[in-house]
Amino acid sequence: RRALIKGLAAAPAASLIGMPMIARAAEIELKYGNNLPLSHPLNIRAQQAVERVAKETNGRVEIKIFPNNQLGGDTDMLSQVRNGGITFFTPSALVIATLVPVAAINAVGFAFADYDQVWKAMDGPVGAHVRAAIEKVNLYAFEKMWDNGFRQMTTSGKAIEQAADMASLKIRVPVSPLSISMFKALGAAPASLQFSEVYSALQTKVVDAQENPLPIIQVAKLYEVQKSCAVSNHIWDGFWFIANGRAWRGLPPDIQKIVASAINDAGVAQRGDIKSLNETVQADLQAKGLAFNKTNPDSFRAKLRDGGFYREWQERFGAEAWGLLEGAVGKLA
Ligand code: X2X
Repeated sequence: RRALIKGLAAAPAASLIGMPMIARAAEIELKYGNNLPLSHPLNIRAQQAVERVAKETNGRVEIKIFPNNQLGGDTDMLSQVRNGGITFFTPSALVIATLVPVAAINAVGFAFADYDQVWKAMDGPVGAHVRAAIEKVNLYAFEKMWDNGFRQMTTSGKAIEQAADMASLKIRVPVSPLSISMFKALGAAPASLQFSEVYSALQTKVVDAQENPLPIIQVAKLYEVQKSCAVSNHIWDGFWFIANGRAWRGLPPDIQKIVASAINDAGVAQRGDIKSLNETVQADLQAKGLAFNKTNPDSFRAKLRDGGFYREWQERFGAEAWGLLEGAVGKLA
């Protein structure tokens, strides 16, 4: 018996001494899942963060990226990051709101006028409020939110020019109570689907319309199954880079520091990528056959106001969160 124990104890040491030249697996392996194609700036910048972490930890930490819903849709990845099956996930604010309701505060319809307002709010008091709520469900949210963008509506039917054009429109929205509530208030017939299902739902006409920022419409090739795009800017949406709370707290402080800096810096760079992309993406989508039209927000806002959308969500988010949002964007309806 003693010999057996001795033999077992000796084995790792012997193999370390015996094979110093062979690359060994990283000491800490972490998985990161997301819902976007590899060509989206979120994945390009995440890959750079992963390389920086490997370098700065001398190979001790390896983060493996599972893009494009390889691990399942948003709902699946949200449970995986909660139970530790994956360490990192980047849900949209709309999606993490199924778990942390106040996280949808940035997605109130027509709240933000521009990116200056967005980043002041999300790097400031609104973001701090949401991050604290995310920590309460035992997840860790990195400081810098990543950009999804201002959401626009596309359809395979008649172009959407004003709120009245949305009557009974079968439109896909993310798995998000706020999105459902908003599109119902606009008179549409919204259906929640995970992003992994959107292309085929449009292709098979399970739904006629969807809404997403232009870079998503581009990388997910949604222009192939849609005819026109209304530039509505109806919601600003971003991704929270989150970690399983227990896994995050279990990392040594020096590693936490390296990982957090790499991810936050990559997030800020990713915001810049989306900003540059926004200057060229419409022309590219037009060249691919998607027709564009402008919309005036007034008819949409009026419909939301008259339908009680703002009143309802002011109540659901609570006075504190609503006050922080209005502090950033001015009085809402
Ligand atoms: O599912 C979507 O529409 C997307 C990609 O924008 C989100 O992750 C919310």
